[in-house]
Amino acid sequence: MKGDSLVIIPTYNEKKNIEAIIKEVLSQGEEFEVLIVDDNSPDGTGDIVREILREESRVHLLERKGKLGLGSAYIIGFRWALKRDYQFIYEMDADFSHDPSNLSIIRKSLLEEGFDLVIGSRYKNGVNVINWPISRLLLSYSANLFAKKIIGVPLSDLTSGFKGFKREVLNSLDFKKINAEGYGFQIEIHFYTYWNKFRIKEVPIIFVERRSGDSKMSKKIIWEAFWIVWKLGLSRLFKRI
Ligand SMILES: Nc1nc2c(ncn2[C@@H]2O[C@H](COP(=O)(O)OP(=O)(O)O)[C@@H](O)[C@H]2O)c(=O)[nH]1
Ligand SMILES: [Mg+2]
Repeated sequence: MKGDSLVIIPTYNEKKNIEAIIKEVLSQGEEFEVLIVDDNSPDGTGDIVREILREESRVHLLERKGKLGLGSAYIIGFRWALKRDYQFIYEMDADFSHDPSNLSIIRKSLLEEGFDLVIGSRYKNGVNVINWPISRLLLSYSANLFAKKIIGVPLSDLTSGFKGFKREVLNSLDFKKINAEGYGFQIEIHFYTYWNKFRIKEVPIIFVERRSGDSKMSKKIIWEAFWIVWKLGLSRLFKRI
């Protein structure tokens, strides 16, 4: 149905990607709208989006005062979406690591196969990551194995940032409990969705490292994810006891 899908894209300094990524998402079909959550990017990403808004009613923009992190950007996007009629809500990066043509595949699984959360997985059929140094790949892959063991959620890509939710899943989440800003945020979302017994599917995607702009990954984000995994693992253990 027209406009049933909202793709949320958080941005920080994405001026080289923003126009093209919006265009690609919109070209996936009339079902899709876009919400950009920009943290007052110094490179003027927000200004470019404001220009696009004037012509394109399927594009929306939320702006925050400064760089506050990806997790809380998604949460304000989710709240915005839930106040409106969108049935399917997606997370996607601005840097073309996630191929917009997968959006229709994800939507189809939500709409026709009865899944509540459909995750684009880099590790579903082997390893599908292009242009990452081996050190980053090893870190991501081993972090996923570790997280899976500790939190008891049998997904191959717990840190994936490309996915689609039915609105019911987001409605069920207690956003006050979700505090991480980086990969830990994705782990928390997957943890609560899985243990709330929603139906989850992983579809294989090919993740391509960005060609333009810079990654915002940092040591802080890695440590945050590490502690989140222990926190969630322990909370599960105590609930069982
Ligand atoms: N609004 C907002 N977006 C962010 C922030 N940090 C990263 N992003 C966006 O989140 C997406 C993924 O970030 P990226 O740096 O590519 O992370 P990586 O793919 O893990 O290296 C991109 O669209 C970024 O512009 C942030 O603090 N605020
Ligand atoms: Mg990236």
